[in-house]
Amino acid sequence: MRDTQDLFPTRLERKLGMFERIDPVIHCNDKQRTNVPLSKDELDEFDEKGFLSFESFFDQEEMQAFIQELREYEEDEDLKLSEGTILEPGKQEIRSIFGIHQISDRFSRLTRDPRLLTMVQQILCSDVYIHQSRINYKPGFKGKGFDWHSDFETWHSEDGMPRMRSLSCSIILTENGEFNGPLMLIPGSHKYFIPCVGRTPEDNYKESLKSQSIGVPDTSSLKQLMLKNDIEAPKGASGSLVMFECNTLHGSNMNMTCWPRSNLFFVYNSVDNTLHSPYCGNKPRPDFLAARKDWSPLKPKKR
Ligand code: 6CS
Ligand code: FE
Repeated sequence: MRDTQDLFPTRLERKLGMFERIDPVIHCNDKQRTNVPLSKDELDEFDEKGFLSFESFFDQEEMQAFIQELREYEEDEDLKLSEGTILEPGKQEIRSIFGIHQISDRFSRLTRDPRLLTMVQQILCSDVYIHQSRINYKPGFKGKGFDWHSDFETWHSEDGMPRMRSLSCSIILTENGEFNGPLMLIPGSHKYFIPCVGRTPEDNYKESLKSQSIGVPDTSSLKQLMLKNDIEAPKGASGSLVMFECNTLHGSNMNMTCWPRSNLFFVYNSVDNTLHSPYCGNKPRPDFLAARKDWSPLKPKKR
């Protein structure tokens, strides 16, 4: 029987101070390995900062087909009605489409691109599966921001993810510039767990995916970590990649420009870290948010 002890209490009635991370960041202990995609310096940087960014990881030509598909979804009225599609608060513009790898063969194949999969397997030191995928559109003028948060805090509390052995690959679809709400991360924040105050309402995701109020760290903890390591906002053209650890604090501002800031997110979880019942005590979230039906290991696709 697997250990289901809750090592990361959160969504509490009273504030509990942040505490140091229990899990390793790099799950394989031999950083000297050869013929692996990430160098020792890159592993050290991911270990220390909790993220790595790669300019033009995919070339812009191969991104064209993904961007074309993105535009088609924006015109698809049926897709806008599906439960996995989240609209901007009070608007008709798409904020996010969840489960994108389940509705698109092209995006599904990209989850198994060896350029991504081998890096992820190296860091998590195991086979992996997709816990969640999404496109965050952040349309021009209408795209609202995302409050500071740790994804793991949500995935632990609301999806029953036991340990910190998961990471996100965020692929830039439309240029992330200085002003259109690029992803912001707090370096080193993944080394601490910040328990959050406030019980999780049933079906919280129906609100939190539009505007998160539960599971947002307190400002004194945020201030402490910002003063310690500042904030970074990797910019880049379509095809650039930000790979960030499940517990790295991140957020983004609203988009006040005419240029959309659309990013694709694949969340890889170790097959040794599959979900328990949600630690917050609520019923499990839908499969388009937290995979429970298929935990089979992803096999790299032939390029
Ligand atoms: O609830 C979730 O799973 C989503 N919420 C945020 C703010 N980031 C991770 C994920 O997309
Ligand atoms: Fe997030």
